[in-house]
Amino acid sequence: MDKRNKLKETTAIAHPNFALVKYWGKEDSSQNRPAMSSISVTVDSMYSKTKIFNNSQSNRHQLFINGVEESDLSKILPSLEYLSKFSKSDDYLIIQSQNNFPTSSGLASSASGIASFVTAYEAHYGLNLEANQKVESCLLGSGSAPRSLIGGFVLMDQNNNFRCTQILKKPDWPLDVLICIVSKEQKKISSREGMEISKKTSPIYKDWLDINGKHINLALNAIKEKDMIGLQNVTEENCKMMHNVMETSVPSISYMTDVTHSCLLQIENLRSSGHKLFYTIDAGPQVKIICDPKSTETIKEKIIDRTDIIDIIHAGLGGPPKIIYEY
Ligand code: 2P0
Repeated sequence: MDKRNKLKETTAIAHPNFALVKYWGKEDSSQNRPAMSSISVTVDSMYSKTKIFNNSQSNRHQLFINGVEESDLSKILPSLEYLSKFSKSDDYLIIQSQNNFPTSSGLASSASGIASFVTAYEAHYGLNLEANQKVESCLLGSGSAPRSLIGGFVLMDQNNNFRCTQILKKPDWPLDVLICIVSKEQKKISSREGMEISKKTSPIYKDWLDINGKHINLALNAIKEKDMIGLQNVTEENCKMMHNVMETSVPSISYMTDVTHSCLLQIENLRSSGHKLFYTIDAGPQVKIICDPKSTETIKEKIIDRTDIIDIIHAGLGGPPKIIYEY
């Protein structure tokens, strides 16, 4: 590429996404391809901010997450190598990524981290990537990252080369997302390791693959019809089944704690009092509540008051990644 067009440094932000119909298991580990479709919501108030610039000090790529240098570049390098085919660049880069939320604790930091990196790289080298090329570069870094390229409710379709499409945008159905922080500790088993264990050992892994199409259709219809109860039923059933797959793996994988379960009890109580809310839980103990904004304050008060959670992050549905200019 013409180096004169290259920017000195480029910064992008991308938001995490939480899956309502989840991905747990890969059809191909070498290419990091999920074994199923998924549906997610992208959230607004959480983000990863990633800056890239030339490494003039060293002949290697360096990655810093929240100011600390990472020795493991295995997630970012496949994306970087794929992207460098388009930029034709052999630059060594410094990649500085910051999250405004706890990292590697089930809050989708790798999705927003990789999506912000891909967005920054594309702009840095003035590439004009096709949507499927952006999906591919994200996928190589994190199986959930392509969903963070799009705002609102997002489908990532395994039957269509993991194409990501928006089902509804925020103004269409402006729900709130409340993220109950149960623990800020990093998880002991990464999603990547956990998925491989489950694929090899869980006796219900095949049932989990088989149910995916049904759950995708139920969730798609519920979202299009803005059917809160329909979306609650499929989201919670899908979440319970994923955690069952984890727990029936050998060794058994469990990300939930007693505090996670105490949140679920309060969610039941709030529902019995007429509030509209449902939950999902990923590869970590945190509980994500999707709710009618009319109930947000009551839910926050009750959960903070009656459980031992550390904090609640209040979010709405978020938008796609963007380039930011810092002075
Ligand atoms: C999801 N998770 O659909 C599921 C639900 C966690 C539980 O996608 O191995 O960090 O890099 O593709 O993307 C987390 O997995 O894993 C994830 P890799 P990633 O959101």
